[in-house]
Amino acid sequence: PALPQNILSIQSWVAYGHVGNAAAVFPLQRLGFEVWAIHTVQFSNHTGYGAWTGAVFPPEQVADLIGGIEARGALGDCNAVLSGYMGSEGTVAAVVDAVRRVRVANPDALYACDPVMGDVGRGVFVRPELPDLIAAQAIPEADLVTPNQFELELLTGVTVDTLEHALEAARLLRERLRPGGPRIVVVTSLVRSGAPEQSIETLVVTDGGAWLCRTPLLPLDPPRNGTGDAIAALFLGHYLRGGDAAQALSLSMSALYALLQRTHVAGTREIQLVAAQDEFLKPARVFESQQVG
Ligand code: PXL
Repeated sequence: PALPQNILSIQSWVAYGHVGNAAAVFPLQRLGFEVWAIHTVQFSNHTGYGAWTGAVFPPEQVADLIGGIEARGALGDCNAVLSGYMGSEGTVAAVVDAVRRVRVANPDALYACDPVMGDVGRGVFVRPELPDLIAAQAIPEADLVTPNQFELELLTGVTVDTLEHALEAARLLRERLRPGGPRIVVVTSLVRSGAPEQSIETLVVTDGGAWLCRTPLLPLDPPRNGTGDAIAALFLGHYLRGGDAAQALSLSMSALYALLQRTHVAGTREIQLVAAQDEFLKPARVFESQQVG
C-alpha cells in the first residue's frame, strides 16, 4: 500500500475546543494524511469566548521547526502546506518562507492558503495591516485559496451579491494565484440573490470550470469558530485524495454539513469534530456539486 501523503499545517493551537490546527489536524488524519503541525500560538481556547490564556509563539519559531524537519531529510516528502489565521506580519512572512523552502525540496508541493481576514457579520477582525500583506505575499504563492464571501470582496474590490459577481470575483482572484499551479478558488459562506431561502453555498472555480454546492443553512448562533478551518482542511484533504475539485467540493461540504448538524443537535459552543468523524471520508448524506461555469 502507498504511504500516506504529508501535509504541513501552520496554524493556531487551542487546548480546549477546536479552531486552527485543533480543527484541521484530526480531520486530515481521519482522511488518511500524516500531518506535520506547527502551532503559531498555544491558547487555552479560541478568542470567540472573549478571554483566554496562553502565548503567541515568536514567528521565527516556524523557520526553526521547518529547519528541524529539513534536517531529518523529510521536507521533500511534504505534499502540501496549509495555513489559516495568521496573527501578525511575522507569521505571514514565516509561512511564505516555509512554502518556499518546501518547494525547493518538492516543487510539486501545493500551498493551500485560507486568507483569514474577516466576515460579513463582523468586518475585518485581523490586524489592519494583514489583508494587504496576505494579498501581496501569500496569494501569489498559493495554489488553493478558500476566502469567504467577505474576504473575496476585500481581496478583489468586487461586491458579491449575485452568482455572476461571485464568479467574476473568483476568476479575478484566480489570476493572482501561483502561475503553473492548479489555481483553485473556493468561496465559502456564499449568500446571494437568486439562491433558495435558508441555504448556504460554496463555489469552486478552477481552470476546468466552476461548481456550486448548496447545503441547508443551520441556525447556529453564534456561528461556530473553527468552521472555516475545518472547511479548508476537508477540502484540501478531499482534493489531494481525488484530484478533482468538483468531487472535493461535494464531499467536503457534505462532511461539513454533517459536522455542523451534529453540533446543532448537541447545542455545543464547540464544533463536534470528534463525534462527527465517521462522516469525514464518506458522508452519509451527499450534496452534489452543480456546474455553473
Ligand atoms: O478559527 C480561526 C481562529 C484561529 N486561531 C484562534 C482563534 C480562531 C477563531 O476564533 O481564536 C486563536
